[in-house]
Amino acid sequence: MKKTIALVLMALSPFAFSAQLEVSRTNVRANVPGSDNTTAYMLIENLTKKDVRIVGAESDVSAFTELHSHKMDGDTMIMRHEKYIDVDAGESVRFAPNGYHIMLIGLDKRVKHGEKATITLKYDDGTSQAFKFDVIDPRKAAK
Ligand SMILES: [Cu+2]
Repeated sequence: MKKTIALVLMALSPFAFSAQLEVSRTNVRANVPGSDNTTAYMLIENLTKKDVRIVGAESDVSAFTELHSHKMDGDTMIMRHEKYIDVDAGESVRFAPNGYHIMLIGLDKRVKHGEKATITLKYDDGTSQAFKFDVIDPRKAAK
C-alpha cells in the first residue's frame, strides 16, 4: 500500500512545480532625496499554460513592498493597493508609469543609479520567484 502511494506521488511531482513567469525590462526608479519610497516597473509574461495570480511582493531594499496601480477616477489619478494581480496563461502584464507598479515603501537607504535590487513575487499557490532589478535614475538614463 505504501509503495502505491509513493508511486502516485512520483507520478504527480511534475505538476508540483509552480508556473514560472518571465520577467524583463526590470527597473527600480532611483528615489529622489527626501523620499524613502520609490517604484519598480517590469514586463511580466506568462508563457505557461496556467493562470498565475501574484498576491504579494518583497524586496531587499525596503521595509514594505506592495502591488499598486494608478487609475483615473474622473480627472484625478488615484493610487490603489492591489490585493492581487492576475497574469493569465499566454498573457502579459506591463508594470509601467501610470499603471501597475511595485511600490517600495520605507527604503533602507537611497537607491542609486547603477545599483541592483532584488524583488520577489509571491504567488497564490505559496511559491515565489526572485528577480534582479537595475536601479535607474531617469535623468541619467536619458543622457
Ligand atoms: Cu504606489
